[in-house]
Amino acid sequence: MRILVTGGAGFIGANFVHTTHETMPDADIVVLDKLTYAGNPKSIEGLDRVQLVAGDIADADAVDPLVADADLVINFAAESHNDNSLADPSPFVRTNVEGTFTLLEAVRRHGTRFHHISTDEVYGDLALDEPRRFQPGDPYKPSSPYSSTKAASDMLVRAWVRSYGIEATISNCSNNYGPYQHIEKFIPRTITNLIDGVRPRLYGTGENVRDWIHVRDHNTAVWAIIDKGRIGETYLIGADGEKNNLDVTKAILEAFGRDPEDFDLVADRPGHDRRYAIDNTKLVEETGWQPEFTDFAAGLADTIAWYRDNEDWWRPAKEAVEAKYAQTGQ
Ligand code: NAD
Ligand code: TDX
Repeated sequence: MRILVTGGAGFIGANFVHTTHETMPDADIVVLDKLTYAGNPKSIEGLDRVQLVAGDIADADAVDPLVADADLVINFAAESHNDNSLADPSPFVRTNVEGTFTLLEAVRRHGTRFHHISTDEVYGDLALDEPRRFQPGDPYKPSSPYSSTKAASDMLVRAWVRSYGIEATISNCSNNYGPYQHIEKFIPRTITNLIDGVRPRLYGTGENVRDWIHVRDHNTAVWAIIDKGRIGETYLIGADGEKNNLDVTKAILEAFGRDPEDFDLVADRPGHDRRYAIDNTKLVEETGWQPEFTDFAAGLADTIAWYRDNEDWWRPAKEAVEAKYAQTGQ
């Protein structure tokens, strides 16, 4: 089997490449990645049967021959950070919307099976105290330039299934954590700040809730959908991991042996979504998938150990990331 993984040098894509390489010894994996600031070839180096092609998913000439040769395309490539999308939305439109369009046109030409990776943020947010969680059929109500471009990309996939009969599925996952996540994101930023002796920064009041899932569980769910999901369907991926940012920060501080109150409240994110929460019933009932990494404290401890052991991977990016946050008072 020949699998094209777009965005495979990023956080979730790189983890997907590693686990697929381990579990599918007959698979050849081609990674198409633009190697933006978020893509790191080191995340997937040294793997036989894995070929990295530097290129843009919005470049039809780069995409077409790779899709023509593939049995399956999984699209992880995206601009993925909300804060960056507020500062400059243009690459988000280009990659998330035009890039997905370009991939869809190629899979339409070649009749290739397509799986699109998306986010729960397309559904907007929930109140902190309402019992409801996101359902696959909920209306789209994105808040940020990032989530609006992901919503647009999902809509394109749905339309290409209906109008052109392409064989595609979509998954919308909640917040991931684990190794190889860029240090601009909340958990690795907090961990690497603490390694540097810097107090963690919490946006606003710290009450915003995210539904955390280990990246390996996200990726086993993606395979479950590819193997057992129904064409044209949307599946929500989540592992009942709701926690507010305050509690996550305190858990990381405690894992470092620090006072759990040793953090700073900083400027809030404009338009900051209050709460995400996933109802995974459809995924579980239709595919039998179950998460393995359900002990958040253990997953966090492993993730902290990974950042301690792999400083050469993240250190080159740290100064620039923090300089950017300093400009917005965060
Ligand atoms: P990431 O930013 O770590 O990685 C994105 C990768 O895509 C990078 O390697 C980057 O170089 C590459 N890329 C960017 N633009 C490209 C282009 N035009 N052509 C080819 N490659 C390009 O992101 P991530 O956190 O790994 O997210 C992967 C996917 O999962 C995204 O679609 C994101 O929306 C989705 N998602 C992420 C989370 C999360 O918590 N991180 C949760 C749900 C869904
Ligand atoms: O230093 C910080 N302090 C802080 O309080 C940072 C970087 C973030 N936060 C808050 C903002 C959010 O409420 O932590 C929460 C998580 O922030 P991010 O890591 O930026 O993630 P989020 O905006 O929730 O989006 C993530 O999950 C859904 C991914 O980045 C998206 O790609 C995915 O779609």
